[in-house]
Amino acid sequence: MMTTRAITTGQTPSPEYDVVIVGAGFSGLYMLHRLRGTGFTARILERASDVGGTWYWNRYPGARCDVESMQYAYSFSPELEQEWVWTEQYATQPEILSYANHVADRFDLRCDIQLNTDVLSATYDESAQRWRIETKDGPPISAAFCIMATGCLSTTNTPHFDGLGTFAGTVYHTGEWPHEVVDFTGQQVGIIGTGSSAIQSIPVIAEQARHLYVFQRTPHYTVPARNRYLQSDPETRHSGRSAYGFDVDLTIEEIKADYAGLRERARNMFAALAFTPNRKSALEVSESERQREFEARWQSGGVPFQGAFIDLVSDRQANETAARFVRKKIGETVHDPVVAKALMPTYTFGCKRLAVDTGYYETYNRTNVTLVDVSRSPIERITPNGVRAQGCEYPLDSLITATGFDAMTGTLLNIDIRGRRGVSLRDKWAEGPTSYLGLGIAGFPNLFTITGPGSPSVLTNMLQSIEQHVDWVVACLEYLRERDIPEIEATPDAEIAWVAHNNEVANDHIRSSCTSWYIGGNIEGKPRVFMPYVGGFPVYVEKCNEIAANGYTGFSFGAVSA
Ligand code: FAD
Ligand code: N01
Repeated sequence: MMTTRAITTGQTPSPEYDVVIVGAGFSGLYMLHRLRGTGFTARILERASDVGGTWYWNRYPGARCDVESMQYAYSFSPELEQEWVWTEQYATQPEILSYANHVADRFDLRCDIQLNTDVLSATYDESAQRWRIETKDGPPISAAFCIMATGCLSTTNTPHFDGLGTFAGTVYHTGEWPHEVVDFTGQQVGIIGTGSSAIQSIPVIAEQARHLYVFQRTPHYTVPARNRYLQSDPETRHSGRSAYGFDVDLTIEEIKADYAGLRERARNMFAALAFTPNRKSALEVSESERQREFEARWQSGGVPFQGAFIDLVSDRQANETAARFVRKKIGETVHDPVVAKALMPTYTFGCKRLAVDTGYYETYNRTNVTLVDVSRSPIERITPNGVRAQGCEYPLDSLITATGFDAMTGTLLNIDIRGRRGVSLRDKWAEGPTSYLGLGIAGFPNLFTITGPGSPSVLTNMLQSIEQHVDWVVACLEYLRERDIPEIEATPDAEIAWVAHNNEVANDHIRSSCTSWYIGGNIEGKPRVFMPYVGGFPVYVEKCNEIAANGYTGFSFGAVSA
């Protein structure tokens, strides 16, 4: 059993831990589990009223993962892998949330999770070599190590709209959805945004609403999910096959028989996701072969569409063949040619995160759905009655902002984090985030970020990235303790070199060729820096392992002058 003791800082009794973890999403839960049995005392501080992170907050209609559920699951416990039963190829938000709760219960994590606890600041006390963590309510907490498991997509973004506060109806953000059921039956509903969250929710809301107005600034590329039930069902004669992957047709039982093999294949893939990529160039094959390949993947469904050809992300001309194919599909699906044209993206395919949908384009054929193109003239204002755009007022009962997140840095910078000499992370990152491996930050000893900027994170199957980061951090903590080393910190030189390497791989990459949240382009005034590491999961893991094996090269064990 772990123990906690209260120490006194000034007048305030302060609980003291070896490790404080901020966040009880998949990162925080696994970090706490891994620390069990190591002898480190640990506590999670979580602002929500329960565990689950992303899946606690994003309860909008249609929310589900776009990584197949058998892969969007922890791999650390073979027993957990075998006993948990996913019902659909792409799990719904309620099912993923119940999985997170199951993990918290099964591994008895709750006793070390402090819910409803908003962390406001974390300050490093150099003389004590400890972090002092202040929360909204309650005494400060002291920890030798502070782990930010605060998530990449956990601070919602609501852009400024004149008059938003005057709207007489209800405003919902997809990322802060109420816990009670929201019923849009009979309502006029507006939704701003056409990113992944909107693409998932629009078809579902359209089924309910009297009328749905979609305010679109930029069309998004999306491919059909072709979601399937994973359980055999004699009544519907559903076979339960086709559990994952393009051209792979397996049942849950078959996958479970070699789950380790699936994980291994995933870890060797660029995005830590197992599927079968085509090794050919889109430019080396005939037009008919190209169309056949795209069509097969379109029919099979999901993100393996991106693997149709090897050069879709590296060659503009190859990329355009995929873009043209998707535009052709939109043209064939959407009956009104004006609406179809407005839905066709013209930027590079895959630059913004590819969405995966169920009936998205088809929804625009419904008579109760109107696409309002605000690409040339922005939304004018929100009125008490609805949204004013294109010189018209669209009367609404409810307005949904599907306007995304202050991604990767927003949540960290909402916490007042101060390292050596009181330097704040907000100042240090004023020109954009800098880190070593997305794990450590020069000037901020004994602080680790799980899937921080500078790591592959959001470009991968996040469960794999989370496990890799947590395992690396825990091994590092054990290394320090074995050698009686109280402090570890990324060196400024290592950080500079890592940031330079990040920029080098990102500069020519298709992912950085448009405005997206990957480069902070969705937030006014945010520095334009490509934030995730785009060199691929296997290369990154090799680098992390090499650094650890060599005694944590690029980290110092004590103060280094900046
Ligand atoms: P989170 O789940 O974001 O958890 C962070 C936690 O930290 C939250 O509970 C938050 O409340 C807490 N926190 C933050 N700041 C504070 C503070 N100051 N004080 C206290 N607590 C704090 N990834 C995939 O790989 N595949 C998918 O299909 C996929 N689908 C997604 C769908 C949606 C709608 C979204 C938004 C993201 C999706 N992601 C997906 C990314 C997803 O965020 C990760 O997969 C994963 O859930 C992140 O887990 P985490 O624990 O790192 O962060
Ligand atoms: O957010 P987004 P999201 N006026 O930033 C528009 C993950 N995720 O919540 O493109 C009008 O992608 C904005 O327009 P534009 C996934 O990683 C995964 O949808 O900036 N419109 C855009 O259309 C994803 O990438 C799943 O021109 C405005 C939309 O709002 C990430 O979360 C599901 C506007 C925001 O799209 C974020 O997705 C959901 C304005 N002033 C989320 N401001 C899965 O399926 C913004 N917009 C797994």
